[in-house]
Amino acid sequence: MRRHMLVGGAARRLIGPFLGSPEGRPFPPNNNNNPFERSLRQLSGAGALPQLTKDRYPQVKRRDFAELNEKHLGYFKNLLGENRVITDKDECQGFNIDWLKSVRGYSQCILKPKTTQEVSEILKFCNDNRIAVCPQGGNTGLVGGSVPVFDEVVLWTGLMNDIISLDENSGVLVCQSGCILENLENFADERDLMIPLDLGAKGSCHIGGNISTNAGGLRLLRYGNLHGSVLGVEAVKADGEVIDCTSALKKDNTGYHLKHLFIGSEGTLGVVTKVAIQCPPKPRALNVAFLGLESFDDVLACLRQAKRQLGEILSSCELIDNPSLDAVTSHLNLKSPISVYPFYMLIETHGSSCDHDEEKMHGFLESCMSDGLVRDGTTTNEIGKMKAIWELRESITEGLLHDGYVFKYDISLPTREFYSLVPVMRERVKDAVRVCGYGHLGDGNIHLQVTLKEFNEEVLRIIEPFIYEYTAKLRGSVSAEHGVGFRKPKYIHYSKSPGAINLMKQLKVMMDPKGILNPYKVIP
Ligand code: FAD
Ligand code: 2HG
Ligand code: ZN
Repeated sequence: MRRHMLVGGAARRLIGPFLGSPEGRPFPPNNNNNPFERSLRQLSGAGALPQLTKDRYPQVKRRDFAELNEKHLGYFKNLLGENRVITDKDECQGFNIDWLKSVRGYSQCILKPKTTQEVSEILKFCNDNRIAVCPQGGNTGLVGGSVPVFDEVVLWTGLMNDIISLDENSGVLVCQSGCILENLENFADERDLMIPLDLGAKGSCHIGGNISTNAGGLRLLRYGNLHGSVLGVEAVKADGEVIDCTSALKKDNTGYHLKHLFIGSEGTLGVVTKVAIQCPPKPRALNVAFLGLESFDDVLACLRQAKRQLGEILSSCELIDNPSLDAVTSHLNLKSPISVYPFYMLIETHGSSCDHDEEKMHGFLESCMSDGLVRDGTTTNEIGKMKAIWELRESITEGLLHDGYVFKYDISLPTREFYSLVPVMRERVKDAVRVCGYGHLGDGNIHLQVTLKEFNEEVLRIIEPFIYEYTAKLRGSVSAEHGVGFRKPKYIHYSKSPGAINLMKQLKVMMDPKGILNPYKVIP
């Protein structure tokens, strides 16, 4: 066994504020190196357009919504002004195609409101005139929920980007829903706070999109999910009524907790316009370890040790298998700091004392190595090195796209079974370019991916519904964090009881009786 741990040693110690330093932040990527921007650039290449959704999925029929006419456009232009109503075909294109280039609508109208009042008036008009609406934030969603299926009007929140207030005593930040997550992170950082959510799409995704998908991200293990950290939401119902649940209180049991209806409902119950979010203090000490392991049993033992020995400072525990890492080293030319192993673990701590945390991290690594669980690894608290390690993890989604077409699954399984589906799937899909798994081990959420040179319906039938049946047998979730969107409504019964699905349908009918909000999504 090789031991070349870079434990502390030359690593520079981090004291005091560090996230805002110009030389870099520990959480990549930044706007210039952002996968979304790169993917959009590829999109502009000839022949890169995905098939229209209506052609790829002919079984989904357009519902009886109005076709947009001059009178409708006139109303929108009068309300928002010419510049905030986009009808140019080329300009509309980017709003019609999802990040994965897996679905494509043909909306001819993109609306760009700036205020809650404008959102309210748009929705009231659409509801009265039976015009279907697709709410869109950063368009980084991975289940086809953020773009129109047919010709739904796109309501884009990108101009609703005001930060309204930050209470530095309570840490509660209030902002409009179109704020880009990374901008909020920078804003909080300058005030010694952090946003309790971080994900690879941070340079593009909006906080309203994050809330509408109940995004999980890389540190859910430590900071919990948005149902806990979002204290208040303002949303507009399909009929234009503004529902103000923007209480910024940690405790408020006055009746039903209605904000939760909008967290994770993927734009089907209302358009989120404002958010109050609890920001924890920025950690003073950070450590990241990148470890190589021989077997999944060793991975599980290492997870148990991490929880036991790192305790309250453990902020992330991610698993990457070798084919997943290969997607970023071979396609994106990123370098792994250690040699090749079947499994890698990325373990991070957030704490308040460098000495204390470093000591804990060393103790943990020493015991993992002496038990023979970890074969090789590196640990660091240098910003640049931590950033490079995180970049390996956060770039996998983008790296896989370079294989061609990606069938993407986002599954919760009992931890013991976390990786069991990957070898099974490898056996089933013999012609795949790659079958791999990575993700949030600490939360029991694996991202299983099957890549092909191009979309192939036969392969799709080999994977689905098998993968969902397998997950259901283990009482897992068929959508752990990305949501249901357009891709999965017909599979949610694998994870939700008939009674629960029925209640979802009743809520939808009550809140959006004409079904204008994000139709064809989420509800089976
Ligand atoms: P969009 O993609 O624009 O929309 C997503 C859904 O929310 C759609 O159904 C849309 O209609 C609805 N919506 C958007 N804004 C509003 C609004 N204001 N009101 C009502 N409905 C709205 N997800 C995770 O959970 N964890 C991760 O770690 C993660 N990592 C990612 C990494 C990469 C590289 C990429 C490309 C994606 C990743 N995602 C991840 C998925 C995606 O980024 C998240 O789902 C994100 O929260 C979507 O935000 P968005 O602003 O891009 O929303
Ligand atoms: C992540 O954890 C995201 O990196 C994206 O949730 C996962 O690409 C995926 O499937
Ligand atoms: Zn994820």
